[in-house]
Amino acid sequence: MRVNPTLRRPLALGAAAVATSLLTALTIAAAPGEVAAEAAAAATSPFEIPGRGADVPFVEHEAETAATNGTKIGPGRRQGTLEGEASGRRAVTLIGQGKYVEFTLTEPANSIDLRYSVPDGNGGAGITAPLSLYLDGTKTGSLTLTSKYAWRYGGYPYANDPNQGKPHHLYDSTRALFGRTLAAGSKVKLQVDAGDTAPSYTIDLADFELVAPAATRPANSVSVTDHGATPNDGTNDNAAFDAAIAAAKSSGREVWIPAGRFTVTKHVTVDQVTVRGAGHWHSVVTGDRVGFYGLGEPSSCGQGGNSGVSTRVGLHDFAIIGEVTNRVDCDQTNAIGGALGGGSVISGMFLQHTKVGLWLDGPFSGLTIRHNKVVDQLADGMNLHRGISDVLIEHNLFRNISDDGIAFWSEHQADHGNTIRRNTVVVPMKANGIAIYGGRDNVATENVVADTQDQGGGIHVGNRFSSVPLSGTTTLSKNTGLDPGCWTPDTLGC
Ligand SMILES: [Ca+2]
Ligand SMILES: [Ca+2]
Repeated sequence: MRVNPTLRRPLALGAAAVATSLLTALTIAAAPGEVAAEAAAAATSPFEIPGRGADVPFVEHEAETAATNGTKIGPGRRQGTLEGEASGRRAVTLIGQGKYVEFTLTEPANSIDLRYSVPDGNGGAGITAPLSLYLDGTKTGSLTLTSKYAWRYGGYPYANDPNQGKPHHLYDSTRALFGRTLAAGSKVKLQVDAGDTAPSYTIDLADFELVAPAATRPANSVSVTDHGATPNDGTNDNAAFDAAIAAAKSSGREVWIPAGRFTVTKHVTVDQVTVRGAGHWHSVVTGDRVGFYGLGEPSSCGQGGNSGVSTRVGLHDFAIIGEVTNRVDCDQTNAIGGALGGGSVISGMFLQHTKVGLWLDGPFSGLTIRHNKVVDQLADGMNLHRGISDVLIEHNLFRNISDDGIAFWSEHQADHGNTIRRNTVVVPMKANGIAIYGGRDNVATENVVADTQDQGGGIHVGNRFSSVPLSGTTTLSKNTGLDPGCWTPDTLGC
């Protein structure tokens, strides 16, 4: 659909891209008074729509509404442009020393999560450059910005090669703790100083959060450091994680990841075990090919893999940050994968720079995915792939995803009885905010989808990609779209 380019306009999402002739039944419900409520919400943040979208622990500030002496860009909707790929279709570009964006906090905060773009370089490998950070007028350091994980080129599945043209996925994000708490009314300024060497900086938004201190180690837990893991030193901790999990399982305890950055360069297999961190800002597991997988892990381009279904897995309160810079569909470079059923719970996680945040392969039943922040992925945010049932997905945020935000893909086996409620999907670079491909009796309710880009829309329901045809009742109710649809007639096409 085409929308007025002067405002980010909410729409009650209904039949966008719905293949009604293929449905046995599709329920699209609107609450009384919904139209008036939608009108009142015009041009608001995806996080400020009552009763819709994820409850999040931060306040989001758009750069275009902050104080600045930089250049405001947008609104615009063309994919591959900095304004088109920005939240709210607007951002601020800083070129030259002294240019800044200054945010005024509306709530106390001790952290920033910044969505930005810097130009590509080095033949697609990207550049890295600092940007100075001022807290209440005093320079306290700088954030490190990079284009290593951004800038995709050419057609699907895209490449890291500027020679292919058609650049998109121009943004990335970075986050930092301030080391102290700023009161409401405090100023957080990002400024180009001497030594801040990127040719330009485009600032889209910043999330400001009052992050709780690192949690303390639970009684009756097995720490990865008890088995040789060492934080913050870049040395490999693969064996320590496996040993801690084995020890925890054999003694009926939990695995504990204390605060720090741990290096893992493999898939950690989890089954009948809980792995808990001190909070995703504090406990970070990072490395090339890092992932936490249940049994039933598919092969990676013909190599490896296993069978089975993991049950009673808990993954809580830590970050998984990968090093994926190219999308290879046969490769298992996802943050969380395999088959995780039987009452498993994934909560409080931060997932970044992997191919897919959560790619789960069925058949299995019984999983809760709650209060996770999934950003900067090169394919889907999450995908329930075939034969998966009784999954509750709620209060998750997906941002800067390069394919469907939340997808159910009933390839050859039906996904059924799953619920997507109160989630927020912001700026998926391709495809849909929420997609239900085949299956039966799935529900999407009270979600918010904003600023979709290409080859899709807000919510899609259809029988695509060898899916088991839709049957039963698929319910879409009380969802909100902010600028859903796409508008790229002369770049990649819609
Ligand atoms: Ca913005
Ligand atoms: Ca280490």
